[in-house]
Amino acid sequence: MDNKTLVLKVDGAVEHPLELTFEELAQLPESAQVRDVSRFHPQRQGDGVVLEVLLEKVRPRPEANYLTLHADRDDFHVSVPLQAVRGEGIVVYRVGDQALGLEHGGPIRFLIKDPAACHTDELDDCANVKYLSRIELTVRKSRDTRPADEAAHAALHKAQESGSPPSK
Ligand SMILES: Nc1nc2c(c(=O)[nH]1)N[C@H]1C(S)=C(S)[C@@H](COP(=O)(O)O)O[C@H]1N2
Ligand SMILES: [Mo]
Repeated sequence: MDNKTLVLKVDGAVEHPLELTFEELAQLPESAQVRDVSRFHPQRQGDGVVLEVLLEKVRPRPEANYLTLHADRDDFHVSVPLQAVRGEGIVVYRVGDQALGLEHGGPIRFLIKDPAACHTDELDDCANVKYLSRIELTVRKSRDTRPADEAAHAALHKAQESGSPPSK
């Protein structure tokens, strides 16, 4: 992947939609960068930028109430209240100088700083969207394909392990 390849769109109910490349993410100021996510998620690695900085750039319209995260790669979608996720979201985009690999959910992975256990809250582990391609600001709750209970969750993980597309 070229550093100038489009990796993430941020659009919807915003004043200034954005299409970001790896290079643009890497060039955001130091204050926007989150170095080494293993500091708060020991099993994960990489560097990211805070969601808030991307929101400042796109300027959500006053009527935007939800943040909807889309992963086109496996058709996985999550929709969470904007106010709750604002201060919690990190967009992970690299490990060292390299783009974040698919094995880590790259090239872009969404991470919540302090997620709840799966399906116990809006901001849960399931909202840590891998292969994030688009962040859409929406007025109402939008598409959300997170597994709703233990059974659906187990089925999703089983499908991922066997390499087949996840069930929805
Ligand atoms: N694109 C995509 N992101 C996803 C999922 C998925 O199936 N597809 N599963 C979610 C669920 S249910 C969980 S619990 C976490 C698991 O992340 P991990 O494999 O890094 O622990 O990823 C979330 N992100
Ligand atoms: Mo999950």
